[in-house]
Amino acid sequence: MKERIGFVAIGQAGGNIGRLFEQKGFSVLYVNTSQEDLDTLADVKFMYHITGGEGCNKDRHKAKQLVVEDFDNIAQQIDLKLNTDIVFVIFASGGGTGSGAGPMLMDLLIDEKKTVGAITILPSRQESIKSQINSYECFTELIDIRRSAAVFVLDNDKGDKLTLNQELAEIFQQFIDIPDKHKSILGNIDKAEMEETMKAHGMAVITQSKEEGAAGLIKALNENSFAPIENDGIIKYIAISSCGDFHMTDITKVVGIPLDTFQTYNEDATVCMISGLSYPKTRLDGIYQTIKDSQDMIIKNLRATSELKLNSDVNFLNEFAEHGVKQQKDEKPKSKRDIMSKYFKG
Ligand SMILES: Nc1nc2c(ncn2[C@@H]2O[C@H](COP(=O)(O)OP(=O)(O)OP(=O)(O)O)[C@@H](O)[C@H]2O)c(=O)[nH]1
Ligand SMILES: [Mg+2]
Repeated sequence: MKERIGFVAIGQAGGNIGRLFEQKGFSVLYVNTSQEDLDTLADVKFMYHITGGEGCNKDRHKAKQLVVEDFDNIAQQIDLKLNTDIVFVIFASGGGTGSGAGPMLMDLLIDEKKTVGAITILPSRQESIKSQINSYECFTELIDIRRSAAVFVLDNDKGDKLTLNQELAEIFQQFIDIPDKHKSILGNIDKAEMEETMKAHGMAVITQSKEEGAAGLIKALNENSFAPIENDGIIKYIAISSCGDFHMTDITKVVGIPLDTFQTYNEDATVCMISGLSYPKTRLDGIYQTIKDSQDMIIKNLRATSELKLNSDVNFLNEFAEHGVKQQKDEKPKSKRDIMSKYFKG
């Protein structure tokens, strides 16, 4: 299954997560506008520096411009390095490079007949307004991509960034291993079914529960690293390897009725992917509100820093000459000629 999935990791966060997938044996191409950021990725296999890029310092527009100018080369690198059925583009929505380049790159690749999903990240509520604005803009573009495959949305509000990265890579790996590791006479999930689940348009989550039955899984659906699921019953697939006594209806009662379900069984833990979910509107509405709440204050501050005229007399030392001699107000500055002529008087 692993050989069917490739990752394009963009920007700093993309790189951090991409590295974990590469360590697990997946093919990953690292793309950045900053050569310095790429240099921090020691011993990775494939990386590409976007031509002309010097980092985007949270400027999404800059990232988009660079991708437009260099798209042919980026696409060529993806073809050369990732010959996979599905490509997941990994990027944070709150920065510049990944946030600007991510959705646009997905759209351009889908246009070239590729199956493209995403792993993206929401900034925590503690982060700057600039990050919130970038994230909201990024999601506006992402939601508009009608033919994208599954989009996983990590939520930095759910904990420490690096822990969230680890949890994601771990759970993803567990899910991908299902066809090879979980085989049961009661039923199997094959690779085609895995792909169908991952190709579904919309948000997706993967969760795990060690508790038997549906109750543990339902709890895990609410307490994981991903953005909260909308409570609207919109859902397309459930692929699940269940442990212990488990009834699909217990879960569909909570998440909604999917188009299709795929199920197998194992002895260790229940692992479940749900796809074709709606995007996390409630969480995004929260980001919008945060931006609106601080908009007036920020505009006022930006205006103030350009309009304010400071009193220029604060530094009383200015009126002293260079060597501490008080300069008389009416004293005219002396030219060199004046000074020299003084020595030739009389
Ligand atoms: N979960 C997670 N979030 C991260 C990580 N690194 C950065 N972030 C978040 O990502 C956002 C910043 O995005 P970056 O990936 O650093 O930015 P970039 O794409 O490199 O863009 P520029 O540096 O602005 O050009 C912020 O919301 C951070 O909290 C990470 O490893 N994991
Ligand atoms: Mg960066």
